[in-house]
Amino acid sequence: MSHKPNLPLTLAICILAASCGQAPAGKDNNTISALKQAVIDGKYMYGHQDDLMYGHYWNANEDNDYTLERSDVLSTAGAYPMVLGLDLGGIELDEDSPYGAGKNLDGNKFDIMLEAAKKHHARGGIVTMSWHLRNPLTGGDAWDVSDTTVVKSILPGGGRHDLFMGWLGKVGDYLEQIKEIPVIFRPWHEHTGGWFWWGAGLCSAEEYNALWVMTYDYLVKDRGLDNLVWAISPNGLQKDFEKWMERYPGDDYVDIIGLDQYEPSHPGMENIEATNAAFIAQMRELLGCMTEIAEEHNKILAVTETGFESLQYENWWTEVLMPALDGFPVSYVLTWRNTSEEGRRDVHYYAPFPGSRSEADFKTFAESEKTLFLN
Ligand code: BMA
Repeated sequence: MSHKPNLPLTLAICILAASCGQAPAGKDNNTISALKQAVIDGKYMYGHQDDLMYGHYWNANEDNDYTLERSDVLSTAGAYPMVLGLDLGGIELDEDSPYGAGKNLDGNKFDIMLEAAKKHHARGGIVTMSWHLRNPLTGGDAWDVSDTTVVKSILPGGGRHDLFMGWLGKVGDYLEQIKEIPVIFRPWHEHTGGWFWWGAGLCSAEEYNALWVMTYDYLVKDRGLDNLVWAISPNGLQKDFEKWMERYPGDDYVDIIGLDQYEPSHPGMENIEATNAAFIAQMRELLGCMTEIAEEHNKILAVTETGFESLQYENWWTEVLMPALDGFPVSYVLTWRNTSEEGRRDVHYYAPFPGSRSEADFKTFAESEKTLFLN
């Protein structure tokens, strides 16, 4: 791990931002500059989903005296992740939420999440938020793909438009409470897959783009949330990039082009080298294409979600993730969450915790001059 990037604007970074000519979709230049600076320095930031909220052995949501000082990453790497991922899924439903009033889909209390975001920012870190929202037409969850008219129904003129604008209003109310903190907002993610109701095959490209622009216009123009940095994150299974770019709202609405791509779970240790090699090759192919797109559109590149569930391979960090990213202008890489849920926590984790298999290798990764953690 090396020292944290200088978040306040410096003259050098100003010049850099100006010379790159990127008009930010949001107005927050500090985060954009810090991400660009990481790339210029040949480094990438490390991020972890829900890092301050819970870990393998603990859960701040269940503590009366939570401190927001615990972190599986801190207790294994010796430093916090530079990027903290949080999710807004459930904010749209208030007390009717099937997740419990005031809680998101993974059991996080929304008020603690706000505190976590503030604390992480005060420490010098960067916050990103995704939104696994419910299905406004069927009443199901984000993964309910039983109806192909959901996006259409929430666009202007659609039967669920007013309902959805109310949902977006709740996101606006929530984000307004941390208006002073830059947030990388990452809505409508993995839209080139077919598992979320806003995915490919579930809406047309025009509908997807209209949905993005409507979201942006409401939060930025109507609500004045200029603290948002806008990240789009396709999943990479579909390598037809020309087709992928049809589902892109336009350069005025995007700051970061991200990739969500995981190493598939492996049934055992047999042939794990082949699985690793296939993942490295796939990432390098996708990042190669995405580097060209990011350069052409003058956007920042990131790996907005990745990981290997259960970290089955001991040296995954230095032998798989680092070679997968090596040489590409990736500004940050975020691995998914370490659930504390009984019965699931021994499987569903993407960062090490004390006593877990890849701990030593993670420390080497964190100490590499290529990675940025938060000291
Ligand atoms: C998935 C899993 C789910 C979780 C969802 C949103 O990948 O981790 O358990 O609800 O992300 O965080």
